[in-house]
Amino acid sequence: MVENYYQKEIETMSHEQIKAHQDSLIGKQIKHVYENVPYYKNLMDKKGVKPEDIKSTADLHKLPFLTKSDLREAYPYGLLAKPLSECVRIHSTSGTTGKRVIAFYTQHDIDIWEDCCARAIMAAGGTKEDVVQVCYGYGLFTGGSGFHGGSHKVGSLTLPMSSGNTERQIQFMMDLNSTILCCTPSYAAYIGETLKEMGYTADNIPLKAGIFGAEPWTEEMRRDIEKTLGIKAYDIYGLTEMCGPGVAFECSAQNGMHINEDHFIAEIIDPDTGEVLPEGSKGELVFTCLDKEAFPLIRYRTRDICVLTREKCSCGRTHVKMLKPTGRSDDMLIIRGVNVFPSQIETVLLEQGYTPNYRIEVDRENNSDTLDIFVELSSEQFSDTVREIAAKEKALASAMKTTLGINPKMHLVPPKSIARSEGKAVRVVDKRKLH
Ligand code: DLL
Repeated sequence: MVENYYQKEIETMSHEQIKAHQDSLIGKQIKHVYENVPYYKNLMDKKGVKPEDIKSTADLHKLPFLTKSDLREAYPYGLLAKPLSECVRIHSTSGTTGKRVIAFYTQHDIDIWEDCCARAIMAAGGTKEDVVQVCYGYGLFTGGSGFHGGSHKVGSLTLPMSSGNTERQIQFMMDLNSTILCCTPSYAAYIGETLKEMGYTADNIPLKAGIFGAEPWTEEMRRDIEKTLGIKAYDIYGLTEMCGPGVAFECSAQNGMHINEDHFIAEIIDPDTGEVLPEGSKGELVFTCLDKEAFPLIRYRTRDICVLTREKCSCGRTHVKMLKPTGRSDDMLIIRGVNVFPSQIETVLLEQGYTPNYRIEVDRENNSDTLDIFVELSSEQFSDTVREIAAKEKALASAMKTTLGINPKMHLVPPKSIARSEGKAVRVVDKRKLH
């Protein structure tokens, strides 16, 4: 297959060229931030760093980090680096964790963001002949607008569906020949489920690819979606603070996402000490915006835990790849002293032939943590007898124990009893926080 690029020269430039490009921008960007963002100037002054100290990316480690709490403290305008009259757009995080963050964009910022999304669409095989169905939410959330703009830049026919009304999504997909689906992986799974319920199979829909992100998802989930929808499923990563979707995207190799290094510098740090870790280490992902104007965050701690790799990629792209984030450091559950990531639970469930419809409940009884996992049975599985279901719960609890190191209480529940998600799925309820 001939690899499809949006900006081939940039996407395949040598590592030396990428570095030279970054080195040529970093000094100017730090000066811009120092002179226009008193909040960050103050952090730099406290650390005793001046813009002149930052001559190349090798000096990056001298700069202070920014965290989500800085963003909250500086809300709403404290990190803005351009006059509002030069800004053309605002977006905001979905606020699932109750921590709302807003980001500002100049027209230049929108342009580079849409380029990043266009790269992702083309890496998934998109061309101007394609029909791109965007079922990420439109509005303050960045998902809808980012893909919308990216699809326009590719020249694809864009279907701005937003999320919800799943039967109508499928009807449009069939009537208007959508070839590329963009939504969260949990919504893609729900679309697959609805397709079956409507009496169709993958053969009835024209889709060839899907670009799914905004939440963690496992390889097992990818295989499941690929089979149900008859597509290749590509991962895409991003966060509102950087721009939105498209900070990194998957290519035909489907094993990690290329970070758009001409716009963002990525580092991996030890989340406890802040020390920069060597390539290949697992740690917290930190980003610096190289050429954003309005909201140029420097050394922003994402809380996402992952690994970076510069191994040669079969697609020809040279930008560093981030492997699937295993979850956010603040999503990690500590249950009876053991670290548990929801993604581990999802992997076990799908490996054991269950649906990706589950809910994790953590609570505390008599000073000890409890872990209850509710998993929905498919209608075929539900016909089992009570005794068979109890045996299945036992087997599943034992498979969980092997992976997680602790024993959860499993609850196999009837079909349709767990709420579906049209955007980011909320799968964890930590009741300990309520006590
Ligand atoms: O979720 C932007 C986005 C929209 C990305 C559409 C991809 C597709 P936020 O709402 O600010 O922005 O949430 C950002 O979501 O820090 C990660 O924890 C998580 N996340 C995003 N993409 C992925 C992914 C959008 N592919 C936060 N895998 C990030 C795992 C992801 N986690």
